[in-house]
Amino acid sequence: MRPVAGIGMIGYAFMGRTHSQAWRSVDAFFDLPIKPAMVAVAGRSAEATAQAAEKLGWAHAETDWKRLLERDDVQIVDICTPGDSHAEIAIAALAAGKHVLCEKPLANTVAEAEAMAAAAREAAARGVRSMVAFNYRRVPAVALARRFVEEGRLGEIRHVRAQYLQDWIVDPEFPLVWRLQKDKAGSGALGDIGAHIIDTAEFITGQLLTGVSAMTETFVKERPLAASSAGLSAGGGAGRGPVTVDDAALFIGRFSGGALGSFEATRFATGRKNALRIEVNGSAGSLAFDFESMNELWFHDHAIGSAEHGFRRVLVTEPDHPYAGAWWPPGHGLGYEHTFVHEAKDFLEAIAAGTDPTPSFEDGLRVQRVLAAVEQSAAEGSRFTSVEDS
Ligand code: SOE
Repeated sequence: MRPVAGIGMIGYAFMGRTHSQAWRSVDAFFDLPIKPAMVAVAGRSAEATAQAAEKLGWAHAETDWKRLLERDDVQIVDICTPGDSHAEIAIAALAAGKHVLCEKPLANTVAEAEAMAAAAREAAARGVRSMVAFNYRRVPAVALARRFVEEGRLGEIRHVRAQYLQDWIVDPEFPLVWRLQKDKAGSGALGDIGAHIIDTAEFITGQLLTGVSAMTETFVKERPLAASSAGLSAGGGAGRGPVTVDDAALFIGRFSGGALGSFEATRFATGRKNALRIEVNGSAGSLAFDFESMNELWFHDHAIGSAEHGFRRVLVTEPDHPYAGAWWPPGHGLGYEHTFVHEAKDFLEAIAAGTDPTPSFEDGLRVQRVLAAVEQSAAEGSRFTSVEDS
């Protein structure tokens, strides 16, 4: 009989739904050493949380997240709340001996992220694991890109070109949801989607950003108040309020291995819905990925004769591609939701193996430092800003 790990999840909006679907299906597709059990979901409203539990497949509903920490049948706490509560919940959960999976960005400030990373280090010494949910690492094509870099197929990396483009707040009448409020979200496009491309770039290249020069902009400075605190699709309420985060963030940066990077995160790229794109150029070849065609990785091998130069499409659905073998026959493709299933799988396997999963809270803290450096550089007029000093 396999051991069972009871999950307690906090928050049931967009991310709560993606995580619920992952916990529901991970054991059906992967051979896991631990069986996940969806014990309880926590939220503030008794009625809405009970409805979410029923719909998403959770056995119990709690109206206070602290109850999850008291439950003996919960071993893993999964944090799917806005950033302003991550630090408090994660630190308390780790102290209570619960493994913690926390949505990104890790926190709203470097100070919070530092406290979380310190709590995670102390917990790891007791065998308690933690991971930050940068799910795009678990796109098979992104994991394959990293494998190509590790195998030396790109040679020495010179350029990283990363973009995360969305357009869901172009309408100036789109309401002031929590993602547009600094006290709830920490920052705007920068922390929400810029954090993903920072992590993806560092993951694929194995290099860390050491300094940045940035500019940010808030195009729409005031919006109708949101009717509820709901995420991407809340209706408008009465009155208007100021947007306190960036709508777009652009920066250039230097990597520890000598590569140069350019990054763009925006919610104003009309026509681009979830275009997380990255291109990496090395001395021996290049890679290109776009999440809107997430089953493809484009690869240019510079060693072949110049008559054949150009990017070749690799359809990342073969059994020996990362994660792909657990799913459908070649060519049948995966979607956004599978990245969260892979995240759940990797987390459960690390817990069973007694190893620290990645990306760790330490990795989340590093990204947080980059976000802070970007904000500082933008505030100071695009000055080159060291990541370490932020
Ligand atoms: C909204 O911009 C959002 O849902 C992000 O919060 C997620 O992290 C990203 O995966 C999709 O877009």
